[in-house]
Amino acid sequence: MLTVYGEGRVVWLLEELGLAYRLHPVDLLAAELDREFLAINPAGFIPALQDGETIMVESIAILEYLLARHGSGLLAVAPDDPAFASYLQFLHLGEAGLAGPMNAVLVGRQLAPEAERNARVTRWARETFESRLGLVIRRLADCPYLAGDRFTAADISVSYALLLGLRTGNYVPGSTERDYLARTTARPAYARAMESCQATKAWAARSPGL
Ligand SMILES: N[C@@H](CCC(=O)N[C@@H](CS)C(=O)NCC(=O)O)C(=O)O
Repeated sequence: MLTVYGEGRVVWLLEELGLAYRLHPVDLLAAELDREFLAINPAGFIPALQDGETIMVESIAILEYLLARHGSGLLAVAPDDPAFASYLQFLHLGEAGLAGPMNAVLVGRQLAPEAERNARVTRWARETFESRLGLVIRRLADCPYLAGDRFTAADISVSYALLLGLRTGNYVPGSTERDYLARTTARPAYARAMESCQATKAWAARSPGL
C-alpha cells in the first residue's frame, strides 16, 4: 500500500496513474505533534512517501520513483524519445527553479518577522522564479505541454509551482500560463486529487482564480 504524507503533486500523479493510496494530511504548523509523520520523515517536511519498506522524501524524486516503479510508461517520456530532455528539464525545473524559490518568496514576504521581510534574498528568489518562468512561457509558445503534444509528469511539476505562486498571491499568471493551467487543471485526475486534498481545495477556494 502506498501512503502519501502531505497534499499536492504526489497525489495528483497517483490519481493520474490510477493507483490506490492512503493520504495522511500533514498540518505543518503542528507537525511536531504528528508522530506517524515524523517517524517517516524526521526532517518534518512534505511530501513523503511510504511504499512497503521504502520511504522517500523530495517531491520530484518521488514522482520519478512512482513513474518508474508503478507507472507502466504513463506520463513519463522514455530516454530514446526526442522529448526526453525537455521532459526531464521541466520536471525538475518545476521544483528547483519555480516551487523552491516560490517557497522562499512566501517565507520572505509573508511568514518572516516584519523586520526581516523583503530582504535581498527574497528578491533574488522572486527573480529566479521569474527567469525560469520565462523558459516555461517560451516552451508553451511552441507546444501545449512541456514535453510536446502530450501531458506528462513535467506538467504536474510546473503546474503545481505556478498554482503555489498564484495561491500565495506572489505571482499573477499571464495569458499563456492561464491557458496552460486551464488545460492541466481541467483533467479529471486533478479534480479527483482536489477532492482527496481537502485543505488544498479549501485554500484554492479562498485564492485568486485563473
Ligand atoms: N525540495 C522539497 C521541498 C519541500 C518543501 O519545501 N515542502 C514544504 C511545504 S511545500 C515544507 O514541508 N515546509 C516545511 C519545512 O520545510 O519544514 C521537495 O520538493 O519535496
